Amino acid sequence: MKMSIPVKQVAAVHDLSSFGRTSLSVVIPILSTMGFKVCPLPTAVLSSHTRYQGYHFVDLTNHLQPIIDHWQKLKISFSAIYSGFLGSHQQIKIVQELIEKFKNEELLVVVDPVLGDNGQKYGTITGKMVEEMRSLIQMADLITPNLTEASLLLNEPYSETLENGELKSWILRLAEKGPRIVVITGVPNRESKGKFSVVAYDKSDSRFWKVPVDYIPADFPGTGDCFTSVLTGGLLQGDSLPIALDRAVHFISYGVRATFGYQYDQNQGILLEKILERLNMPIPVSSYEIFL
Ligand code: PXL
Repeated sequence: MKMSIPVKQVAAVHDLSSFGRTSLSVVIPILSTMGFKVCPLPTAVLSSHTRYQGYHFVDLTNHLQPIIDHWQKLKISFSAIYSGFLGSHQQIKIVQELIEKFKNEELLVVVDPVLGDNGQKYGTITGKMVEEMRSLIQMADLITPNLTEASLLLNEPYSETLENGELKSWILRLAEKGPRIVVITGVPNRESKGKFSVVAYDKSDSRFWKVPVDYIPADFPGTGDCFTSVLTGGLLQGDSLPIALDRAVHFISYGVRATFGYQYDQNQGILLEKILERLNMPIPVSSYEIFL
């Protein structure tokens, strides 16, 4: 008798940063709260994320393959493979093989090409990793670069003042590389100053979506990981793309607001513990638009 899996499983390929609420520290609680079982494949262990000075970094490249081999022996199957921050350029080939090996009809492959933010690469990211990431996104169903990562993937200069037409052409060029859904986060809004948007495109129906959000002058690490986790969870729950985007954007926005009023070290990220339960509430607002 084939055993059914009562809870969908997600292979989560990210680092474990012990301090600062990024990567697996937020991916696991978010997806668990949304009803999914997370099987972590830790790419590195860090004492904190890379925005703190002097972090200790343990590269787990040599341990990924034996973990994957064991998973194959256990005949595990996944509903999604979701990758984020990788520890070395060699890991990218290993993740590609993981996707090949665990491919099934329903598998959702999510690649968050974690490379940098605010126009800068993160401390451990090399040119070779950027290059290899360009090939990993070809295997994804969904990618979620921020503007910095989109510019690196396309080898374009970083710009916060793209015209709508240019932004669409960036998105289409990324979609041409393979992914069905391309989502770009943290796009400053040209029409209304003080607003940011998430802009998305689904190749299967050629529709562009946009979810605007008010800007708060704060910069919390890990919000990208929280965003892609909620988006992935929403899609796995059967949300349409714009509703999943809405849920993710408003969850992050709520998290920023729940945190911002405290006098607090922003490097510790949003106060996720205070807002996790909102993931199981109906969305309070829906503000998606068609992006023309
Ligand atoms: O949130 C992205 C991220 C993931 N992992 C590590 C990071 C960062 C961003 O700073 O440093 C280790």
